[in-house]
Amino acid sequence: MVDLAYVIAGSEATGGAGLQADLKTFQELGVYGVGTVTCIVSFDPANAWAHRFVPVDPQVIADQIEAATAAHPLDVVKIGMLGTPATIDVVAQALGRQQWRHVVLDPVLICKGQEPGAALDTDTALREKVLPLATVVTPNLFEASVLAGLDSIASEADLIEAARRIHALGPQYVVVKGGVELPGDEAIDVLYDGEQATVFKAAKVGDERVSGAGCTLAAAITAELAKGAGIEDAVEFAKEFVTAGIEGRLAANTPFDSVWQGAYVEQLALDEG
Ligand code: PXL
Repeated sequence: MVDLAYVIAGSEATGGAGLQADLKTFQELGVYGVGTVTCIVSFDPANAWAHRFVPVDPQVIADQIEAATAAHPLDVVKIGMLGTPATIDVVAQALGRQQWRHVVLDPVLICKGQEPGAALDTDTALREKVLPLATVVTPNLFEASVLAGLDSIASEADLIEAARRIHALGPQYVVVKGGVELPGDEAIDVLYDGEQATVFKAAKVGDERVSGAGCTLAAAITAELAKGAGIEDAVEFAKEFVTAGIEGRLAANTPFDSVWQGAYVEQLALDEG
């Protein structure tokens, strides 16, 4: 029988990030995806692709979670963009109603193009209510510096220190993503389990950010965990999957290209001739 993976996240209307990227990733990796929408993000093409954000009514989020969890035996969930303290409350309550094998939290504080100040009340609520429920948390550089209370993260050693500090907030595993903004030629990610830091490196693909990279990495970790992989294998594979997706990225009229989740399978088919 097919394995199932669940995602609670925001819709991103261009298809590049959010729930759309998550469900595409699940499908590519052979898991049956179930999704709950927390908010709707529609970038504004008439206003330099500025961020337009509409939260879904908390009761409607609760109804979706009720339907999804009643329909399927879900035990691995990815949490993406929540967006407001009210949404965080309703999702944290719903998560607390059952046991989960894994809760993968992508602690989305702001989207590309949004003002950092918008993140402060969401940061506090996320840290207090959702982080303690997470088994895996996948912050990018900005999220890691906020959660770890570090002014700057500029090296592999800083990534490890950030991971240590975030681990102390409750999650079992921390994956800090260096991305294109960490200085150097390599995209470096660190997995920390409370004792050991494992470092994953790949050559940077260009020096521009790509929409959906963080969502896709966390979704691929979620899919692999759903299929029974261990955390280290899940992170290693997810990095390969997202690197292929960045190499095969889709250009758009938006300021950032988008990850193409089909690229990994396309590359495999080519390699096999
Ligand atoms: O990439 C972070 C992200 C996650 N979720 C949604 C988004 C974005 C960024 O645009 O819109 C819904």
